[in-house]
Amino acid sequence: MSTDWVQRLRGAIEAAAGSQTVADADTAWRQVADSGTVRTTLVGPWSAGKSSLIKRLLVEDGSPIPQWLTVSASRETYEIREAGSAGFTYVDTPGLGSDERRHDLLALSSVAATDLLVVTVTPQLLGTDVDRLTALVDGTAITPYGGAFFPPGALIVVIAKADMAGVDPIDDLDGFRAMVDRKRSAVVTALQRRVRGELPPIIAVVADLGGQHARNPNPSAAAFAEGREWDGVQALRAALAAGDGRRLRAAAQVRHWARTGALALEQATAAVSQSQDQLRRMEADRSRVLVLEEELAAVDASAASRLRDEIRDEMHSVIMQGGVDTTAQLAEKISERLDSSVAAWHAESTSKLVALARRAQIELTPVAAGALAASPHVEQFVKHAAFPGQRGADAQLTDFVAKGLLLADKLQELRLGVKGADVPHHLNEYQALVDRIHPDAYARTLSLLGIDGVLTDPRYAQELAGLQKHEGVSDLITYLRKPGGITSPAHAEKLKNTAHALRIAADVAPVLLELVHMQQQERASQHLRDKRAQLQLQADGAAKRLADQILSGGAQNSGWRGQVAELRTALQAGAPSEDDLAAAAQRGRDLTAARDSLDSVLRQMAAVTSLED
Ligand SMILES: Nc1nc2c(ncn2[C@@H]2O[C@H](COP(=O)(O)OP(=O)(O)OP(=O)(O)O)[C@@H](O)[C@H]2O)c(=O)[nH]1
Ligand SMILES: [Mg+2]
Repeated sequence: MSTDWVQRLRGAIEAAAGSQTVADADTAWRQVADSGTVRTTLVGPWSAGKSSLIKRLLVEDGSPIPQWLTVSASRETYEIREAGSAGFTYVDTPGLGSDERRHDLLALSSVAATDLLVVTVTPQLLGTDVDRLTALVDGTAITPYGGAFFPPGALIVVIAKADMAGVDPIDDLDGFRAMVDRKRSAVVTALQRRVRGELPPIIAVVADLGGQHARNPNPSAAAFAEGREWDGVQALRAALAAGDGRRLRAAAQVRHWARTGALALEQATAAVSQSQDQLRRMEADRSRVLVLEEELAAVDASAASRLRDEIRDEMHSVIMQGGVDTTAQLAEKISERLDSSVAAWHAESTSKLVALARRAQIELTPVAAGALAASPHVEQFVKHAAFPGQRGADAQLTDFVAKGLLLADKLQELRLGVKGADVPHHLNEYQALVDRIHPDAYARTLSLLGIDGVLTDPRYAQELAGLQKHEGVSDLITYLRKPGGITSPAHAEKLKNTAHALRIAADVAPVLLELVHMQQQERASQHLRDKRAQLQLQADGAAKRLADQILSGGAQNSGWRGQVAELRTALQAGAPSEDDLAAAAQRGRDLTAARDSLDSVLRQMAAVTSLED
């Protein structure tokens, strides 16, 4: 049943290409369905005489000829135009086989949604004419698998300009008729070689003998009286009128939906292969990220063990040098040496993280938004197949690299500018000032004071003055301006971190001092050696604690571990999760299933002998 086919096609198209495609096809169909006339479309090569034929049919019907309906020896019709006449709507199309592909497509899109299709061929019967006719008769012009899309009567072949076949009907009518028969047989033979079943009627027509009325915008019917017996126009009109309107309309509807289905199939096939590509990229990204994560873990582990060794070595070398008498002196000395060596370690390790982040940027495929070129509906489908968790890993990695580079730089030139022993005092003073300021005002002060040179730059004077109206801000700024102390909130933050280190160093200082003293003894006894080894163990334990402290970076998690975690997050954002992958694979399967079921409807259409009720 034709309505069954339409329903099946609609459902399959909706599943494969989305509801918008169905809505668009509905709108297009309604334009045909809403008119009460028999839609009759003429297609054929350019200059075949299509416009002249429509003009002639209008003259025969006694209908007015629209102004656009012009005829000439060169290519003339560039768009699809309609002319109504005596229950018919004649649709004129641009000539096929022109070098401008757009015209071909325009004309082809109209061959489906029409009640009657008149295919004009020239008496020369070119190879392309035969190909096109074959494709229409076997239905492969409508869908890739073909089918009986034109029931008997819906397709009419016209050998146009038959007077150009070689014999002039005025000079030799019998010769002309014989020639026309040969031409018709040639078309039949050519078609029979290619298609099985009933062939469409083939009518030779002379719409305008010698093209003599081409320039007359309004010729009278009488002007064509001379050829009435042999020009084939009446035979054509009879063939046009013979069709059962309802049957033709039902077949046109099936054809329209089959054509829509064929286009949707093309798009869905493209979408399936896009989604397969996408899935492959996602899988590749996922395994790349797993490798990068392993490398990150290795960088992390080696940085941590290097830091522990470094701290232990620094402690050892302070002990070896000797020359210190008090625990305070020793703590100070160790903390000074650690400041610079830890900064160097941090800078070096950070640059390893940056290098890893850069590699990830290169290796992980950024999702190219514009790469999905198919129709907007298909694009929507494929977009859903893309993993939804993508939050711009590339942006995160870029961010990480920029921050990491800055951090590495800053650490390289880290200078505390405050004596280690004075740090607690300075911090207390600073904290007391901060405590007086309202948290909101402090947050703003903090971000402003974070800008380099803000206290001396006149551009910030007004904003600073504004902030100074708040309780305590003015005192804080005055304090920060004083040389020799804390110079900025960032500076205070750094000092807080070193204060931890200092505390541990102060902790272990008595042990170390004793080690120093033992070092100074000229001959160590066995007892002393044992004691020394024991103390050494304690010192190593302190070195490890200190390293862990630096690695974890205090309460804000701003240290090494924080950096590693940040990079890991950025890497993971670059990789689809197992869930994303599974969802994309499922969507790919859904899309493939939808495409396959549309494909199968179109194949079934090709397999039946009639698509009619
Ligand atoms: N001898 C002869 N010439 C014809 C006949 N019909 C049309 N022509 C001429 O053929 C040329 C092309 O005619 P058109 O009607 O413009 O052909 P068309 O197929 O509409 O061409 P395009 O719009 O360019 O695709 C014109 O010079 C016409 O005068 C005919 O029956 N016999
Ligand atoms: Mg034309």
